[in-house]
Amino acid sequence: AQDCLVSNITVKQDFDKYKFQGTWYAVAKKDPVGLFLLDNVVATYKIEEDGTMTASAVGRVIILNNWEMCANMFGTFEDTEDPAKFKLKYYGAAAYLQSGYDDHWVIDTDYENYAVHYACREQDYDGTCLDGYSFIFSRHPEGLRPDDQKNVTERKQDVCLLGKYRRVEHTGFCNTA
Ligand code: DAO
Repeated sequence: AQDCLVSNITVKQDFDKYKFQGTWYAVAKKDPVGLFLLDNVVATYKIEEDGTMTASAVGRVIILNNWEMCANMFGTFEDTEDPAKFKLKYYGAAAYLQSGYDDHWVIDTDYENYAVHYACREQDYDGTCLDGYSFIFSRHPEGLRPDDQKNVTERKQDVCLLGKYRRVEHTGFCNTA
């Protein structure tokens, strides 16, 4: 949306949560105020038997006084009237990890290579986003395919966050099993 109004941001048409299932590697992120997940962020989406979408995610975080750890996070998605717009209730495996209730919009995805996520936590008086975050996800741990970069750049512009992203590194910090 050129005017940057949250209400004018368009999301993936006919979003298919079943096709969205599986593992996504965060390759870039625009942080919210009080950022939490730093890097090595990997999210796994799943549809439960009752049709509810859930996700588990890992990521490197720094809690309290510079204590670095790998956070295990869990989320449950509430459907809304738009299939690409969810409410995400999330919490950590440990009580000292962040929990919350955020929007979770899928701006764009081809299901097989890339996805652009967006969440606005707080709108300004004029309807623009005051505090939000966004993940660029790839199905490939090495990053986005060159073919998907143009699309992703356009979508970053659509959510008015072009130039606000940082790269999310994957160093193996949260690799398990
Ligand atoms: O990193 O600053 C931040 C905000 C992220 C909070 C959301 C983490 C919970 C993840 C659940 C799975 C969906 C990606």
